[in-house]
Amino acid sequence: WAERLSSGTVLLHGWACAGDAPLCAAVEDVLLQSPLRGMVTPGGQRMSVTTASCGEWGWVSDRRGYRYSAVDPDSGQPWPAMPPPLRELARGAAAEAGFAGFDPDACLINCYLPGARMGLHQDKDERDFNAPIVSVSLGLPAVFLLGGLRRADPSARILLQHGDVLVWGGPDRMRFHGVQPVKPGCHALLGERRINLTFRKAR
Ligand code: MD5
Ligand code: FE
Repeated sequence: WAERLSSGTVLLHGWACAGDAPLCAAVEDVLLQSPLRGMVTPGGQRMSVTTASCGEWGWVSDRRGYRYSAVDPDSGQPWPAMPPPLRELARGAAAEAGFAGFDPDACLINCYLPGARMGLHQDKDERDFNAPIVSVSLGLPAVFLLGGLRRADPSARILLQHGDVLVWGGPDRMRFHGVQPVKPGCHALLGERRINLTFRKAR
């Protein structure tokens, strides 16, 4: 069911559960071509989440900062294409949330092993903040922190389970957000991992 969390945020509970096996298989296939890697923050710290990309643009990070790149800096090659089932899932979820016509050009794949977390941050490397972001949670559950437009604003805790899809747009696109450390567990399809797909209009 669709739960409106605020004016621009919709949580589609279990939206990706039907067809989750081929979806996870498509993700595993991308990861064979674009391996997960530990990004380095501009401060020199390695993130506990590992990241890969598919689509026209991939998100990369190093001591020079964060940016979108058309080329995988590790392989020197373009990123793997976005598998059509992933693109269709993102387009359908965006339309359901009121963002018909969303056409993502980047899909980030974040992998959380037990203990991995993501600190509070804003996503502001994309060119067009009017386009929504679609986030698909797969595998182990996690507690998502949904903050406000200022870092010091209080955060709501939202449990994200396998198959849940969140769509952020409009005024909520720039909220601070993060993920609490993932608890140990084993998921039938993905094992001891949480995988999050985020679909974006990067450029
Ligand atoms: C995750 N990933 O669960 C999250 C899901 C990231 C990231 O945060 O940057 O890779 S995406 C959550 C998100 C994206 C854009 C806006 C907002 C949340 N928001 O305004 O709350 O791995
Ligand atoms: Fe983010």
